[in-house]
Amino acid sequence: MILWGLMDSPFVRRVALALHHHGRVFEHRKLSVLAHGAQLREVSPLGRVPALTLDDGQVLTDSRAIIEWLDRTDPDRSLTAPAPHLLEMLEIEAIAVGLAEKAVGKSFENRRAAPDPVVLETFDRQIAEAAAWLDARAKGGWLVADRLTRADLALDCATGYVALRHPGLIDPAHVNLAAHAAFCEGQTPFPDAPFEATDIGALIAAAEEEERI
Ligand SMILES: N[C@@H](CCC(=O)N[C@@H](CS)C(=O)NCC(=O)O)C(=O)O
Repeated sequence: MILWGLMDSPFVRRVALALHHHGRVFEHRKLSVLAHGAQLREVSPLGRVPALTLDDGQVLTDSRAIIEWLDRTDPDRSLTAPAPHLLEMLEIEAIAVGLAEKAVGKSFENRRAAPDPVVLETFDRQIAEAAAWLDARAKGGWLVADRLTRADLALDCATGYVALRHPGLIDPAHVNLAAHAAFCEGQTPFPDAPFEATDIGALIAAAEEEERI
């Protein structure tokens, strides 16, 4: 099994954590969508990460699809909360994944020669409102069902990404988000797959240099 993508992606980290939780052995190829687009488009048509090449060569993309497949093929270790917690878990997971999407979108916008202030402002508002919504549901423990679920992976990876790439963007008054992150980072499997701050500019320069040679 091969996991594609850098460990500064909240979605790649979420999948890496799910793989660790399910005890799957995998090779990790840390390629960047910005520096290694052509290679990643050979893996999957959108060239997005995370992508997971299965042992039979099939390729799954999208963190939710990958985690669903992991859960269904190993139901005893499922990260999906059963009823009556399912709806709450899905609700929180969706808002946390959405927050991460907006935070990644802000990073991409900031890389443009002339970032659009209206787009950046929209991202900031969406992130702030999602963070407030999530803070009202978070605590220094598992979010639902008194155990690790997909919602915890989504929330910890989302807030961790914002702390890494947009420090200070989440209101420090959201103490429940901070408590949830501190709790998760002390639990299995979070320390097995930490965020890695990659210098994307240096990666792009190295990839361009390699192309020239
Ligand atoms: N909803 C997707 C989001 C994946 C995503 O946005 N990945 C980013 C990297 S962090 C990416 O590949 N962006 C390039 C693109 O979408 O073209 C998931 O959960 O996996």
